[in-house]
Amino acid sequence: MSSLFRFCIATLLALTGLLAQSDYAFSDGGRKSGYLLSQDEVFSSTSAVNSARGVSSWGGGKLFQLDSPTAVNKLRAARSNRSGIIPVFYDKANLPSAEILAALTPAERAKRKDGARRLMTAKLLVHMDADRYSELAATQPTAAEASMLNGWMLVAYPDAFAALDAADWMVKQGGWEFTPVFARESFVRQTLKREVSDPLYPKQWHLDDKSPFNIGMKNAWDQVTGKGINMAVIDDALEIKHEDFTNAYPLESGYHRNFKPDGAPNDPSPMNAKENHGTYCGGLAAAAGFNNTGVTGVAPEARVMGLRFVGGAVSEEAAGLALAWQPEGIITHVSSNSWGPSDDGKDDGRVSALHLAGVEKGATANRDGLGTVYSISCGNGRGDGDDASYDAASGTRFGIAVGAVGRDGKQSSYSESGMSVAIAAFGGEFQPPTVLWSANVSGEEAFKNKAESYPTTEAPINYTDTANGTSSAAPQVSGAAALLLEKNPKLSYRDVKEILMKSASREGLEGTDKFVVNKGGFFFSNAFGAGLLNVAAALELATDWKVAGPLVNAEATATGGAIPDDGKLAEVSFALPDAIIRVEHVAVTVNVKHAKRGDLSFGIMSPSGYFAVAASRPNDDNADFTDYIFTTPHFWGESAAGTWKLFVSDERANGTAGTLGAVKLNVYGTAQ
Ligand SMILES: [Ca+2]
Ligand SMILES: [Ca+2]
Ligand SMILES: [Ca+2]
Repeated sequence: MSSLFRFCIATLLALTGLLAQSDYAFSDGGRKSGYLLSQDEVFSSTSAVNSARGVSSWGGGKLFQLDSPTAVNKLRAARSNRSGIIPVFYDKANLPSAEILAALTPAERAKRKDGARRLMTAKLLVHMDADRYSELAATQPTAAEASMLNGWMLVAYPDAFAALDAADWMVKQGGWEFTPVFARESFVRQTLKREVSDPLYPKQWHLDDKSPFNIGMKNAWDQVTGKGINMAVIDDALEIKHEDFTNAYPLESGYHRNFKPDGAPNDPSPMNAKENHGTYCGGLAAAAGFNNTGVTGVAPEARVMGLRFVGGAVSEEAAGLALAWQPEGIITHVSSNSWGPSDDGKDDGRVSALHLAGVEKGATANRDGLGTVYSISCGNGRGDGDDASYDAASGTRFGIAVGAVGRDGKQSSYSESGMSVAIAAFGGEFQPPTVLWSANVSGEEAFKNKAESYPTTEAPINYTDTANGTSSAAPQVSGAAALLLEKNPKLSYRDVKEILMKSASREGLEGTDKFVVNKGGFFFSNAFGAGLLNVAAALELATDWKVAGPLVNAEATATGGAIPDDGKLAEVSFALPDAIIRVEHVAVTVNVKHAKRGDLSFGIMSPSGYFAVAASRPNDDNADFTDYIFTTPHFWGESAAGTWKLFVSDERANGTAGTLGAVKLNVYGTAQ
């Protein structure tokens, strides 16, 4: 018989009066409370008790599961043998019903019982005057004294069982108002609610947990702040000596790197005031918080490494090196990437093999194999007809593609939709106050530049109120990843992505398309991916997260045919009958001959009938796709086994048609 079953029976019997002595109504200084005396367990921190069903550590001692539902009564009867043994009560106000308890997992059930458990002590708190003490003589108390509570006395007994016997005597006699003095488990409060001291923090609306749309910062910093987490910021530069980057590693650490030809190789600092993108993006992720200065990042105590790389022509080798960055002697937990290929709506979206190798190396080898978590902005080209599906940099299955939302819950006007988009955070629109506050490059020149471009700016020198773009959204996810990894360092990059998607909020968001639930229970839209970042919900999920098993991959190939100009679908099927895989990412490699590839849209359909779509890009008048890999997380949680399909549609009857050539489908996930 399981202990729960016994417990339920005891509870049921108690409630039905068959074991009346297990159900108590006490008066704690006048406040009535119901308690259940456990019939089959006792506590002791000094004695060993015969326990047929198990012993667990709790409350600084041990909890002994007794071998029969009424074993407590035997112990009570054996007066000589019960020294140091404590009866266990449950506070009914903190214990769910027997049915709810029965429905919980064993771990959750144990947690709920732990929270409601109260230990008997050897004292009772009795509502009486000193002259009534003699009436208790039959219970053999050892002493009585006034308590701190007016009119209530503490009556002591030789041990907790004797106090319990006295309690039963008083119940039987009637006319006594009392409660046992219980012991309950209490906890050291690891962190206290911290006052955010940063003077510009009240301006940072994207961190406000009371906004109708918010990224769930409520109580997040009471748990974690990014302590012990290292974050690489790959950008145009990072002003590591900024007054609000006191958490950046010092220059001498050698943990920074400048991949551009000007400046010292170990110094990522901007060479001019226009190189301020990395400083405001890095600030959104991890500007120092609680330091009475400026703003705060989402991870206010993470440590920052700057990689000066973006803007201007630098080698693909540098891209790979920057992405895989993990200096000797430390771990790169998070890599924040607010950059990518051109968003002109025409770029074919491919990135170099060295770039891809860098991100793959970081995700699979860094952090002792758990992987650096890559947060990558999904692109700002929606106004130019661009779609994030055509961007292998942000779409990579080793990263998290981040879209942008305005303060009003609307997809930012520039934020690209796409089948690769995993999540969204705030990016705002174009002018203060619809844009975000962060750090800015220090000094007069940057301050003046800002005022020229943004007439409504109010930010003081060294700060900005003009941060926007998917560039601003991605660092919030980087900061969130840092918080998650402090909370649970065992999470792999895949776990972090799943947790962020699973915990995202969707309520009220408005974008190019609606959320649709897939067969794995995940909701996705191309506009927001799984929805708006929700840090508090993610932290809660991360606590007891069951980490993902080894990554497996199923592959199938096919050859397409004509893609008619009239909108009729070209279609290929991939049979994966034996792919017993819980899907994480699906990647489809396409080869297309087409004089104007921007006419084409692509749809992937899973065996369940769920669709992921890459819209056509009307401005892309270039020809052909060669080994372009569309990647999507939108089938996450589905089962891979069955028939997958790829559809290609030519959306413009303009006389240019084409052919779908070799196609490959890869499904990545875990064995089911
Ligand atoms: Ca600060
Ligand atoms: Ca793009
Ligand atoms: Ca056409």
